[in-house]
Amino acid sequence: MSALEQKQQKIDPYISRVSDTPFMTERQDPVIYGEQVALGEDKGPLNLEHLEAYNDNGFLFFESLFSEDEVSWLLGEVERLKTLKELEDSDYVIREPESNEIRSFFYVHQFDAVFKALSQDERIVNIAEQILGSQVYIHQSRVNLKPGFRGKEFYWHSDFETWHTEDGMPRMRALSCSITLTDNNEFNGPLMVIPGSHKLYISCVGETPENHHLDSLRKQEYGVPDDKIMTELVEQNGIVAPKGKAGSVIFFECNLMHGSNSNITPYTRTNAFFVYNSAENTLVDPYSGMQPRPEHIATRKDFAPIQPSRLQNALKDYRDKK
Ligand code: 6CS
Ligand code: FE
Repeated sequence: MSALEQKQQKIDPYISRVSDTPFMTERQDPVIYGEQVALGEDKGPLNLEHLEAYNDNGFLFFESLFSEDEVSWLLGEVERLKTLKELEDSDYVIREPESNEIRSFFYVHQFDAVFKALSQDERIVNIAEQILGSQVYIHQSRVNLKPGFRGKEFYWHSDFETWHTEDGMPRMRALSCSITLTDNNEFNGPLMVIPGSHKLYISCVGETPENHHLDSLRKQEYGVPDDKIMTELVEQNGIVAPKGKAGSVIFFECNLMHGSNSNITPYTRTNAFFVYNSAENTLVDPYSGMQPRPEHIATRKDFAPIQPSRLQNALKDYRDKK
C-alpha cells in the first residue's frame, strides 16, 4: 500500500475508488455485535451454531421460513405491481439493460403495504436485531425479478463498498435478507457468495461517476473487484450458491462478496431483499464526497427502528377485507 493510501486509510478505514490499483485490508468491525459468540451464549432466535457459522462464513440459509400460502400472496403482489400504470415511469422501477423488462422494484417497504408487512415480520427482524445487536431500520428494499431468458447478471460486489462510498454508511453493521419468492435452483441465476470474504475489505479502483445509480443498478461497473483479487478470493474460499424452494431465506453480511448469473431458463428467479441497518449505524455524508443517492435507494429521512410484527396478521386482515 502506497504512503498516500496509508494516509487515506487513516482518514477512512473503508476508503474506496481513490486509487488506480485495488487493495485489500482487514475488516475493522465485528460481524456479530454484542458478546454472544464470545460468551458462548445465544439469546435466540439464532443458536450458537448459527451465530458461529454466520461469523465465519458471512451468511445463513433457512429453507421454507415462509409458507407456500404466504409466498403465493407475495408473488401475486409482484404480478400486481407489474400491471400498475403509475409505476411505469417511476424511479422505483429499474429495467434490464437490454430487454428493458423490469429488473427491480426499489422502495417496496415504503410504497407497498404487503412488502412493508413482510419487511417487519418478526421471523426476519428478530434475527437481524440479534446479529446487529440493536434495533434496526430498513436501509434499502427491492424485489429483484430476474425474469426468465432476459434477467441479466449482478456482477461480483460488496454491498458495503457501495453503501459506504455512495450512501455514507459508517461501519459494517448491516445485513441483507433475501426471501426467495420463486425456487432458486442451479440454473436460474441463484445468489452466489464467497464464504468468509466479509472479513476482508476490497478498496476498488475508479472514480464514482455522477448519478452512478442510474447505471449501476442495471449493470455495475464501478465499485467492483478486479479479476486478480476475485481469483484469489475464489481460490481461497470457493463459491457457494444457496438454493432452495420459494419461501427460503438467505441472510448475508453487508460486506460479503456476492453476485449472480444471468437467467437464460424459462423460470424467473424473483427474490425480495431487505437491507437491515443498525439504528446505531445511521448514514452520514457519502464518503465519496458526492451528493447522496435518492431516498428510494438509501433511507436518510427516517431512521425510526422497526417494531417487529407478524406477516400472518397482515395476510388475515387482507383476506378479511376481501
Ligand atoms: O447499489 C446498491 O445499493 C445495489 N447494488 C447491488 C448490486 N446490490 C446492492 C444494492 O441493491
Ligand atoms: Fe448486492
